[in-house]
Amino acid sequence: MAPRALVRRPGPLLAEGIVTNADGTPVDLDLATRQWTAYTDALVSAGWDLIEVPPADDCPDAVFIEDAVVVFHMLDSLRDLAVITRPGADSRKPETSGLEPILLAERYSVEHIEAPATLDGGDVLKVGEIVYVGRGGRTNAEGIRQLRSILQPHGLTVVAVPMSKVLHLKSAVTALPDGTIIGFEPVVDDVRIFDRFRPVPEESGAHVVDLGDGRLLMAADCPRSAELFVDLGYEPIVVDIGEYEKLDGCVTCLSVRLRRP
Ligand code: CIR
Repeated sequence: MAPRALVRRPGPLLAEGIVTNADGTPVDLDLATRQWTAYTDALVSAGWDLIEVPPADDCPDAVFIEDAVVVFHMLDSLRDLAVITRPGADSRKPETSGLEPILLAERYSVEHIEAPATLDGGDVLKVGEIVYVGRGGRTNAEGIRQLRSILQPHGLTVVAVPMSKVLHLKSAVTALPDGTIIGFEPVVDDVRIFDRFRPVPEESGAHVVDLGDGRLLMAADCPRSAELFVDLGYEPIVVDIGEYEKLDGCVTCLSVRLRRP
C-alpha cells in the first residue's frame, strides 16, 4: 500500500501569515498556490497518496499542517499514535480542529496536548526512538512534559533541545534517512546535543523530507547542500517553496507523512 501524507491547501489569507525571522517580502498568493501544487505533485510522483484535510481558511498559516499534528510509529501496538498539538501562536490554535476524525479513520490512536501546554509539530524531530523537541518561542516546557508523558510508556525518549535562533527546531535541523542530524550551524544553539551531526552549507539545506528509497525532498535555493546529499548517496527532489520561506516555512511543514517505517 502506498504511504499517505496529510496536506492542507493554502487559504485566501496566506499572505497575512505570521512572520518572525523572514524579511517581510510580500507573499504572492497565486505563486504560492502554484508552488503548493508542485510540492504535492512531487509527493505524488514519489509514490505518496495525499489526504487533503479540510481547509481552515480563517487561519492564514493553516497550510503549515506539520505544526498541528505529530504522528509516531508504535513498536508496542498495532495502532500508531497521533498527537494533536496546541500551537504556540494564538492565531494558529484553531487549525487543529477537524483533524481527529481523519486520524481515527487512518487507524491512529489520538492524544492531545492540553492547555497551558503549547507545542508546534515543527519543533518535533523523530530519529528512531529519540524524539528531539525544540524549546523555543512556540513550544513551552509543559508541552515538552506532556509529550514526554505520552511517549515514555511506549519506549520513546524525549530529548529537549534549547533553541533561540530560529522559529522551530526543524528550521535548524532535520535528519537524513540514516539518522544523521543535518543542520546549519549558525542557527543551532548547541550541536553537541545530537549524537551524529553533519553541517550543511546553506540554511534551507538543513530541511529535508525523507520520501523513501533514498529520495530527499528539499528546497530549490540550497544547491550546495543538494550536492552534498548526492555525494552521500541520496537523490534530491527539488521544489521551489520561496513564497512559504517568506513566512518562515520550509519543506517539512507543508505535509505530515503517515508512513510506517
Ligand atoms: C508561523 O509562524 O507559524 C508560520 N508563518 C510558519 C510555520 C512554519 N512551520 C514549520 O516550520 N513547521
